[in-house]
Amino acid sequence: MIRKLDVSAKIIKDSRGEDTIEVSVLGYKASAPAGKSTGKHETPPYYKSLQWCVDFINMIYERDLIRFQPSPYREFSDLIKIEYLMKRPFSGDFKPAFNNAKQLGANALFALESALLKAIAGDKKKELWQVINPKAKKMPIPIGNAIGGGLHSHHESHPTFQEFLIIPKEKTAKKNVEAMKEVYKKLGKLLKSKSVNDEGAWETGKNEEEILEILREFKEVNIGVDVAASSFYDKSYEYQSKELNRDAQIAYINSLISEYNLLYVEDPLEEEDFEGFSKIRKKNLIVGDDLTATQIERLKQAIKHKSINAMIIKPNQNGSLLELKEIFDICKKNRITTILSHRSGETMDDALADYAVGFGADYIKCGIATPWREVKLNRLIEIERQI
Ligand code: 2PG
Ligand code: MG
Repeated sequence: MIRKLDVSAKIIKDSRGEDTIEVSVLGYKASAPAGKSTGKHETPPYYKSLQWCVDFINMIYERDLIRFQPSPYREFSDLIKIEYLMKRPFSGDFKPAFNNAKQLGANALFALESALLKAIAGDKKKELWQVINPKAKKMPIPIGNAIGGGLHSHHESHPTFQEFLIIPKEKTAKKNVEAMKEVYKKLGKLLKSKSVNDEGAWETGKNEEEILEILREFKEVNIGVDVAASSFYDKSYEYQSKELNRDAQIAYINSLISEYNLLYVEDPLEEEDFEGFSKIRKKNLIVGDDLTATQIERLKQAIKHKSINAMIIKPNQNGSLLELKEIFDICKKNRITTILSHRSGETMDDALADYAVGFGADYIKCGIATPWREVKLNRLIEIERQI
């Protein structure tokens, strides 16, 4: 049982070499990633600034929260106490209190709550996933970004779609990860690619169809794409080599789904077009990311418009792990497939795998190669052994 919180925060570097937050609770550390193709409706990462949030967490916990310390922290639902404390008036320069804990910023709140859950797990000698759901059994299927384009590219010439994803078909997490890595390796050779992008995906100058033609030969995996359409939308969809209006974009995506039997299509249209999403063929998974931005209200709108049948859930697009749980519950009730996802700028924190298992996600999207992605896949395999 945790009675006295020992909390501190500091700035660390993410996989892009950019600053992010790390919070430590009783020595248990958690950090937050950062996106590049960020949705307009994401919770802002930090109230005022990263440094402000670091100072806030370091100062407030010393002066105020310990003074306000309510009952002890024992389980997942005790996160409500942290969120409640955030709404109390603080001392010193940190006035006024927040109306809602998310006002602290998604990255700061997520890292704080995640570190607290790790401390609870440590205190109970349990695994992090067990603190969320001790009875969890289902292993999520990994989805890996094998070839990259869009905003994550470092090169001038690249596909307009942001991600070309491979989805293995094996029966265990371990075999799924092996299958993904195998295909990823072969693709690198085939493409003669010399570099990887922000997420460790191969870079290439080929266009959408050329890449899909190559991928369709790999029968051992299913194929998906993250179009990330908002990132190239400005009244029309501006591809490297063509421009499409809304209707033409819908027709183009539907034709790709049929031609290449795409299992998974993320953000095929820009992030405000709930209605347009409903016109995309739903034979397979039509996934909201920027559209839903891990916000309950956006998810409800998407359900009302029948926009999606699958949703990307990114802890740091929201900030509150209590809301994240609510989102999983709403998805389950409405038969929306859930995909817990990393960000393009990642840290070495492997908790994403625990959250995927604990919350019962259907899929986990966390890349294939480079250390920041591999730690999450390794953790997934470790959890599979524990279950
Ligand atoms: C996405 C993500 C992660 P970012 O669009 O799905 O792959 O990108 O983190 O840059 O938003
Ligand atoms: Mg996306």
